[in-house]
Amino acid sequence: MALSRLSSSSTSTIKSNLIKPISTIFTLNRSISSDTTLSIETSIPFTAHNCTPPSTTVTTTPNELLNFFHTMSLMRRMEIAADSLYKSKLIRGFCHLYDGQEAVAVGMEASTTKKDCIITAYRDHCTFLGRGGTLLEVYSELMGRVDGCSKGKGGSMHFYKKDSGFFGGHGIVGAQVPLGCGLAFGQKYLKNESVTFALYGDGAANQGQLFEALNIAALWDLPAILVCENNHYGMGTAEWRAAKSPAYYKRGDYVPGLKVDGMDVLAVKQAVKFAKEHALQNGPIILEMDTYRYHGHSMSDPGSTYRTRDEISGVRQERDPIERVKKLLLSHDIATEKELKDTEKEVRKEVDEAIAKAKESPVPKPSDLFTNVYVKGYGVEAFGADRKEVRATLP
Ligand SMILES: Cc1ncc(C[n+]2csc(CCOP(=O)(O)OP(=O)(O)O)c2C)c(N)n1
Ligand SMILES: [Mg+2]
Repeated sequence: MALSRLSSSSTSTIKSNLIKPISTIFTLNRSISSDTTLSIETSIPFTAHNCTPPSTTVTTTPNELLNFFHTMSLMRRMEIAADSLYKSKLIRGFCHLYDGQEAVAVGMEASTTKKDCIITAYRDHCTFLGRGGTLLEVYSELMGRVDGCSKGKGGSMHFYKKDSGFFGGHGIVGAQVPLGCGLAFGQKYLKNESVTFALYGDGAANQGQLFEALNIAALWDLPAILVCENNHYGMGTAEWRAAKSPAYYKRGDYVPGLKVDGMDVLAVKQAVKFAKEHALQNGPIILEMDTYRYHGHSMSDPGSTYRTRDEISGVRQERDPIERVKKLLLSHDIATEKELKDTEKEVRKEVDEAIAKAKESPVPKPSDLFTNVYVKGYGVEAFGADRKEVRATLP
């Protein structure tokens, strides 16, 4: 493992800048320690609306960079394996993959605690994993098995992990944003010094309910951070076809915003730290993460009819979030090519083992269809069309 190569003595600060050619930027340091402070420039500056942007110099450590590499590689592999399981009909129904966007989920976790809440749309597998969910829970849920995070009854769009502040997994575009502002209201009311991140896409950004929720959040200074994951497409519609102004970070008007390179995990980490401090003191802020999804919108979309293959491969070559961290690890001499390849092999093994275990998990019992539908004690009675005859009482 790469970490075993690190000495524990060095505490120096190393400066670098990825915009310059790599060979001229980094000082190779074979005796680098796992907790050495590294100062790294973000890929591009932040663009701010109604606020002063944070510094483009981000501090990190070799340990953190190795963790970023491992977690993002795990997420990438997890999604690619889900694609295969879907094609072999072990996963049914809806399934939206997140590969390409990993830096958003991982960078966000680097600047939050589990007291902070996250709520997102249906592209939720990696956000769940970032919050501490396990691969077994992921694959069991995807295949409709009882060991899934929603007991196999939610599927791809309804991942959930309340014990670490993850409130789903929502299929109705945009609906999670007012719910997220409600979570932020609870946090402010309880004075627990935490914030809520409500994630939504560029397509969802055009919805009315977003602005209604943001108005109330701003009026009441709620610690709500609206994170627009701008992957530039809403299903097969390019952002420019759907939005008069695709500057989503400015859409809050009186609410400040920041545009962030969502393919740069360190930029995401920095922006999220900044937004959290802002939200706790002043109320809501919008973060627009400029990102990209490699897969189509969902499994029924090959993803190549409304964009060119060159566009996809161009992003992979120029902006891939895992490759960016890999370059940092290599150029800082934190890990070798071989060690990173070994990590990728370990990740494949972890994923394969989880899939094998998930396949052994049973499907829910038919009677489970009627549980977890309503909060205990609030069951409902179903009437006929005439509203007189009670036809069924649900638990
Ligand atoms: C209220 C509502 N309208 C339409 C849909 C169908 N729909 C599902 S995803 C989607 C596109 C959303 O795109 P975006 O917000 O950019 O998110 P992304 O899929 O790119 O992550 C649409 C229109 C829906 N689920 N809910
Ligand atoms: Mg989108």
